[in-house]
This record gives sequence, structure tokens and C-alpha cells, in this order.
Amino acid sequence: MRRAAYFWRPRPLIEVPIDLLNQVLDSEVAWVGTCNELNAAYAADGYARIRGIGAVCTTYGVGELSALNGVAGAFAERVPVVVITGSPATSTLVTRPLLHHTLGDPRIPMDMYERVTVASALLLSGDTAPAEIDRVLSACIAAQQPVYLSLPSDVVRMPCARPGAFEFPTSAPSDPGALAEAVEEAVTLLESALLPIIIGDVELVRLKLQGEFAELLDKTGFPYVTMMLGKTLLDEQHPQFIGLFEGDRSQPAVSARVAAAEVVLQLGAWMTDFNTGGFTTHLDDARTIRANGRSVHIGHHRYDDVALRDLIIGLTARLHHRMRKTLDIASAVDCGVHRPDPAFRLNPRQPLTIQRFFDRVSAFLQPGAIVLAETGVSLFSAAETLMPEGATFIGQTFYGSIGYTVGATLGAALAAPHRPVVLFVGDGSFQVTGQELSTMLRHRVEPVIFVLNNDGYTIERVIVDRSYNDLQPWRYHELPAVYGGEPGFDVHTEGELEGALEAAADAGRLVFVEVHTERMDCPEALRRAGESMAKSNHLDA
Ligand SMILES: Cc1ncc(C[n+]2csc(CCOP(=O)(O)OP(=O)(O)O)c2C)c(N)n1
Ligand SMILES: [Mg+2]
Repeated sequence: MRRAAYFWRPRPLIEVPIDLLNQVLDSEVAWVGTCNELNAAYAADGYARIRGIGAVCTTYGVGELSALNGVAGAFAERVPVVVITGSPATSTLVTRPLLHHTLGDPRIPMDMYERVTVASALLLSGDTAPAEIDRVLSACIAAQQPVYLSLPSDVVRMPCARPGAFEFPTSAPSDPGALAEAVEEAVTLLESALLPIIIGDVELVRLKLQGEFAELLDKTGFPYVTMMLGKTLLDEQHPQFIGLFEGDRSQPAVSARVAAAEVVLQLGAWMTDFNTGGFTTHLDDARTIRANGRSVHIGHHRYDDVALRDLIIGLTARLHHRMRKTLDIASAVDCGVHRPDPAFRLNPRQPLTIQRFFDRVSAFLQPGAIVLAETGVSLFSAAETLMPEGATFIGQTFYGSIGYTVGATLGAALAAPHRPVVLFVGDGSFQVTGQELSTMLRHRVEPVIFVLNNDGYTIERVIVDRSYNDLQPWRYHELPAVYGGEPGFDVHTEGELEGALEAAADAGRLVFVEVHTERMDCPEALRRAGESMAKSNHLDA
């Protein structure tokens, strides 16, 4: 039997994990080198949101710690990302040489990863590696959260047994008694309500329960809303979809319909500040059935060990179908609660405003598109835009690390080469991670990228407008040419936007559009978010 070898087989100090990369190049895995590791982590996250899992591979210390913030985002938002880091030879764990990148103790980065991953392994031998890797991958899939694998340079070429078939983790069954009681109580409440409504959110996406959720909607006929994190949970053209619910910041028709419901069925919602319009949902506990992961709250009752999936299936089996006309359903697609506005008329010489830009561009989004929107004016505007059939919306709405969407666009575009990909990103966010444009050009992915240039951090200016929200004004549209592509469009007016959209329609290449708007121009929901944040920071005096 082979054994971990670091005691009796010292290795030269210079042994670093380059050979791991050689093995990747020689494998079936496509290598995509990014400009920096933070963007690689964001790309792995974007890829995982489309394909179900993503991986990022870095060097030790400097590399893995650069990726840490991106992995933290995946941990917070529950995205399964596998971090693979090539580490120094196992002997250094004992001899602790002052090897570059190690901080003097090669275990420090692994300790730092402990808090933002659900499993990790330092692979010490070929004998144990297959089982260790499977254990870690299994945890990644089960929790839908990141994991960490460290592969020392001397272990890379160690022979190992051919891994057996991977066993996908199965979820623990619900407690049958608790499930039956929870379903019973929920059914009684929902059947008693004249105007029930469902809030469907992010966990339905992360736990892949869209099919079960759609069956519940079909069976009951109930209307539903989503929150920002759950946007495009199902096709937003769905006839029972009422719109985006964000507490007091919702469109009046949406908050009115939620307020009219005597009973609210809340499935997989995360009550974060952005999701709840700054904690203003005003949902009465007594009339809300709250189900998350493995627990259900109804009024003051709590049922543990009830899986969200089983609850949805149980409710679908028991609830009766209602006629649409009895449920007061004004679907988002019919009643125009969100853009696109069919009455939009172009005003070619008019300088662009945020509202007019999104009004126009919403009609440009194609069925099946992947639409990414960065924290800031972009997110708040795109959230209020009805997505076309089959579209997937991506934002880092909970963790909110600016620049995320640039890396995520690379990952999403690589994950879905045949789907249109559209990114909306603010100038401030673009300055954090924008160089990944270079990798997009290198790998010939073809997103349409709108950089919203409003001369700084507008989302921060609506809280307090001080000079720390100013930026060096870049000529953003020139950057694609700097990176070896075609120059972008520089758009100030509605007419110029029209020209850019025409060119983007069948460009067959990456299209970059710099869009200029006034510095304080932003959607109403963002203005109100700013006011409430100013208040909670005592800046409103
Ligand atoms: C990595 C990171 N640093 C700082 C922040 C704080 N922050 C939130 S939004 C923002 C400014 C975003 O500016 P921009 O992208 O131009 O947004 P917009 O003007 O469209 O609102 C900053 C600095 C953050 N969210 N993430
Ligand atoms: Mg800005």
C-alpha cells in the first residue's frame, strides 16, 4: 500500500504546483486562464449558475487568497464552486521553510477557506485522494456551496486507483409525521383564503425545485411573485406571475395584491435587506406559511425536518384548483407592471435617461437570454424589467461584491455558448474587474456589455453624495480595442443607442456599449433604498 510520503521523502524546496496545470492541459478539461483569480472565482460562480457546478484552480497563498472574496460570494449565495489549489510539496508541512507565497505556514490559506466552504481536503496521497475528492464533491453538491481541495506538488503524479462511479448525495427524507402535520395546517389555511398568493424565491432555484413549483402553480391556479434573488425562478411570461415583490419598493399593483392576500405561502425566500425592500414586506406571521430548506413555520408553529420539496409535493396533492377569475390575477406580462413598454416611441436626439434606456433595451433582450446585472443602478433597473421567455437572470443580490458580474459574464458565456448573454454593469463596478474583457475576447465569447457611465458610484451617492463616490473618468468604449477587439459604442442619445443595438443584433462578436446618463439618475426603488440606508446610518439629518 502507498502511504503519505512527507516524512521520509524530502523534496526540493522549489517544487511548486505547475505540474497540476500540465495535467489539466493534457486532460479533457478546457483551461481558461483569467487575468486574476478573483475574476476566475466569479467566472466559476457564473458558470455554476448555468451548468450546476463550476471550478476554479489557483496557485497557493497569493492566488487562492485573491479568489477568496469570490468564493465567499458563492458561499453566501449558495453556488457550488470547487476551489482547487496547487500547494507546495507535503514535506513543507513538516519542515516549514520560508517558501514564497506561504505566509510562513502553508496551512493558513486552508484555515481561511474553512469559513467559506462546506468541506475541504488536503490531498496527501494517491491512496486516499479518490475517496477524499468524492467526499468533498459530494458535500459541494449536497449543500450547493463551495468546497476546497489542495493538491501538493508531490502528490500530483502519484498513482491512484481508478475512481469508482460517483455516488450523488441523496437528501435526507422528511419526518413523515412533521410533514403530514405541516401540510395539513398549510392546506387548511390556504383553502380558507379567498385570495392566497405565493412568494417563490431563491431556494427553489438553488434546490432545483422549479418543476415541483410549476406543478403546484398548475394544480392550484394561485398567483405568485418572486423577490430579487429568485428572479426568473420560472419564465416571467408565466400567466400566474404578478411581478417582483420588494416590500414597500414594489410596484403598487404588486404590493396591493400581496397585501390583499389573507394567506401568503412563502417558499424558499431569503429575507435579506435587498430582497425585502429594506425589511418592509409587512408580512403578518399569523397569515404566512414560511418554508425554507428543511423547516416550515406556520403562525407560531414550527415543523423541523420537513424538506421544501416534500412540502411542495404534499401541497400540490392536497390543494384544490381555483378558477383564475376568482383569484384576482393581473399577470405581469399582460398588465405592464414591469417594462417593456409597448407604447415606447424613440426620441432620437434626446439624451438618455436610465428609465428610457431600460425601456428601450428591455425589448432588445431575446428569448433564452442570460441577463446579468451588477449591484447598483443596473440591478435595481434590470430587476424591474420583465425577462423574455426562457431567460435566466443573474445578480449577486445578497453578497453584492461589485465587479462580480464581469467575471460571471465570462463564466456564463462559456457555459452557454449558444445563448445570448447581456451584461449591465456600472462604471464603478467595471473599474474593479473590467480587464476580464480581455479573456472574453481571447475565448471569443460574444456577450453584449452595457457599461452604465453615470460618473461614479450612484448607488452610494443616493445615500450620501461625497467625493469618495467619484471616479477617474475612463474612456470605457475604447477598452475593447486596447484588449485587441473592436472599439465599443459611445452612446449619449436615444438615436445613438438605436445604432448600437442595430449593430449588436447580429454582430457575431462581443459588443461593448458605453451608455452615458446623469450622475443622480436612478430608479425610484434605488432612491428609496438610499434614503432608508441614509436614515439607518444617521446621515439624513
Ligand atoms: C467589492 C466591493 N467594494 C465596495 C462595495 C461598496 N459599493 C457598493 S455599490 C458601490 C458603487 C457601485 O458603483 P457603480 O457600479 O458605478 O454603480 P451605479 O453608479 O450604477 O449605482 C460600492 C463602492 C461593494 N459592494 N463591493
Ligand atoms: Mg456608476
